[in-house]
Amino acid sequence: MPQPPEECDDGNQVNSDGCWSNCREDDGFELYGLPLGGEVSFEVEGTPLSVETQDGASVASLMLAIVSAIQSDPQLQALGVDALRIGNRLATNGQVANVQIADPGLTLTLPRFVPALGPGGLLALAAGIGLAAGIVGRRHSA
Ligand SMILES: [Ca+2]
Repeated sequence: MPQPPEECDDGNQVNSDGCWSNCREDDGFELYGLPLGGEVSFEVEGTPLSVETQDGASVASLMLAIVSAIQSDPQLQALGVDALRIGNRLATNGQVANVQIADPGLTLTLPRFVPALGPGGLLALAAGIGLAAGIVGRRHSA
């Protein structure tokens, strides 16, 4: 059972499983895409941080830079804030807010399927639905 100021207590010392060893809940964000150059900025426990993104670098290496920005901040160190990278996701026991992506190659959420298809893709999708409806219709009438 969590006892204040604990936020959670899962009875283990494993970090980033929802509850950290210092009884703080997980927070973070995940990035998608390929960096083209720019900046990712965010706040951890109210401390503003920003990391430059490099054209051609992987999201994984960008995430490592974000983790290291958190770990090397003296204010966050004093608060016992730690961070780690899981794939393209940042996991931290600090509270994350105000995530801003200033890189045209990156998004915070997965790109939506339909807009990514473009107009030609939409036509193909519509034709596919029509074809599927036709098959269902024929099956129905048989
Ligand atoms: Ca845990």
